[in-house]
Amino acid sequence: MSDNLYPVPEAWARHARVDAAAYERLHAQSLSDPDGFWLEQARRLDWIVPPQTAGDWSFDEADFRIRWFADGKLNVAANCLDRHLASGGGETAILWEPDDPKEEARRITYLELYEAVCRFANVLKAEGVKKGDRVTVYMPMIPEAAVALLACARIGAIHSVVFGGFSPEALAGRIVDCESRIVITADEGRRGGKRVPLKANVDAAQKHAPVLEKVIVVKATGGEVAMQPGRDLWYHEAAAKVSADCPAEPMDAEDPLFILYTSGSTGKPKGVLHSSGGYLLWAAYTHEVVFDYRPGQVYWCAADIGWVTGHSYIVYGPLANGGTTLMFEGVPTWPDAGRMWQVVDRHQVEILYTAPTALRALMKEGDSYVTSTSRKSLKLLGSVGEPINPEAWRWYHDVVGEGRCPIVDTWWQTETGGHMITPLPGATALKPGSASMPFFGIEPQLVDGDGALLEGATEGNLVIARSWPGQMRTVWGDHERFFQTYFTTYRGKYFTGDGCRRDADGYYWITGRVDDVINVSGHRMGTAEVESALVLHDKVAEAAVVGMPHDIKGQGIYAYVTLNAGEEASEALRKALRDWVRTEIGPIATPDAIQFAPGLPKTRSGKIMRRILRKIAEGDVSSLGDTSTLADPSVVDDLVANRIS
Ligand code: 6R9
Repeated sequence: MSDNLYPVPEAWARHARVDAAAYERLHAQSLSDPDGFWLEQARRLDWIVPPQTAGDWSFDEADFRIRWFADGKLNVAANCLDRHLASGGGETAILWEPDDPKEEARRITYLELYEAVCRFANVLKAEGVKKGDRVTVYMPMIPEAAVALLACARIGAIHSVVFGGFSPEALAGRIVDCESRIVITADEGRRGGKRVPLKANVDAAQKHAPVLEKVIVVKATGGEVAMQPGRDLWYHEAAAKVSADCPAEPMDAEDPLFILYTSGSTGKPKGVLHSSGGYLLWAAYTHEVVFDYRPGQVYWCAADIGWVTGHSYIVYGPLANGGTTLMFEGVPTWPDAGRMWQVVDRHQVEILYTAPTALRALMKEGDSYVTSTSRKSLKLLGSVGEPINPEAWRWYHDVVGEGRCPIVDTWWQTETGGHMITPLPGATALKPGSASMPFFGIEPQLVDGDGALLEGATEGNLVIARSWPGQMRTVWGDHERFFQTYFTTYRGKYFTGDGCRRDADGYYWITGRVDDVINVSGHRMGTAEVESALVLHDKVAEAAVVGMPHDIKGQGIYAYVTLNAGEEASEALRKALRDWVRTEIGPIATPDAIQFAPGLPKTRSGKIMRRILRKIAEGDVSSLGDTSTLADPSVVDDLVANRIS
């Protein structure tokens, strides 16, 4: 279908770092001579001790290990800051756009960022933080969030960022899991004109996190907060007492850089752990090649720092490359649905990277918000977080980019550290909705349910057959769970949890999760996590949660709830349960639909048949499949009759 193929624009083929021929050559080389390829690439970083070895790994149980550049030493913050000072200390590192467009933007040079990071690092040291300690970061989208991460990296502390939209309970769980005795937060955050009580949430979290000893508070809004003497300190007061000079700690390439909690198919979020050397190389290299980034260009990744996209593509990738990274405090729809395009014009953004859910939300407000802006600065568009539906893709391409800008639809995961399957703008003809081709060093495979390799044009489960530098190294505190989760479903291979189709041209099309993870507005949510929150409510006996199609969010959350004997279903209780989940986890986990169900479809061994629940939630009740193995097939009729549409 040629009208569905968007060829590489000629200028891109000529000027981009990687054209189609180079892609073929480099990808082949990255697989045939991985050590040579990656040792060469490693030279893009500034090493204290350059590595002599590249990958050292095995996905087999007997000698399971993942190591990259293990004999090299470096410091991540020095790579993001110090090495740019001589030639580009005056260049803009962070361009900060505040929530309220009437306020002034902030421009922070590399030299200023360097000094701020050194100071913050010295404050952490003064509070007793040492190499290997965990530091929880619960911050709004202000430059100090990036400063905090880099300050941790500078002294070798491991940061664990918790999204500012998570509740005190969710925050507490993450603090306890990684035994973090210190939290960096702000008085309040701001989003779309509203205030988020971050410091108050930390106070509430401490009740469930006795390990917490110190809270460093950045004054962001000036809002009233209670400070507990001995535990809480204002950042600006502490910073005034320390020097702006802090040597960077030499780190082994394999030393941990950060933990980031993500949802899986079991109840408890996993602490995904990333390394220093391999991770930074992956973030920097993909950022440069996939966005064809050149220093001087204004680049905007419109994610939150609380997600992996913010880590790799707001902070580490762009700063390692000496780039200008735009950080946006606000939301795409406030004060109106034209905000993103106004920001693009105001800062002359050349590269924009956002999520399909934001595009769908803006698309429904009509084209005039877009067309009333110039957007002439835009050269390249990116998409991440979930499969992009072809309709949103075309709107992004035709209306936002006026047909001028290629779209890189980047498939990757918290676990992968950076892009895995993605077009390269100068190399890959685009197909709307396809993440297209593997990045260098990536060997994707499709397997059937038994693990048999599927060849040619086909559909199956997506696995990655070999390690890559940006791969996560372990689940914090539970190495066994790391192995079990990712390497036992299909022996010897990394299982992504995604389904995928490969077409006759070898393009990959991600079809969505095949496990019990749902993707709500590009954010991963474990169904078991929402279920655990629901059953904590004293009126709930049992809950089963599945995804349902949602116009804007991609997937919404559909919960089936069985009440305790004697409890009455009511609208008030439905609302109470929604609020309950909001406070237990956070607004992103709020169920879109709650169906009260006297019984759930279970097999005779007591397993809930989610396949049936998914079909009912999707409204696809004519093809429920075989229900004969159910202990009580009649529950299905009740579920169908009372489904929420
Ligand atoms: C980076 C990020 C990972 C899951 C992943 C997949 C989905 C992400 C996608 C995509 C299709 C894309 N996903 N990007 N699906 N096309 N371009 O989102 O990480 O939050 O860990 O989510 O998101 O299902 O498995 P994370």
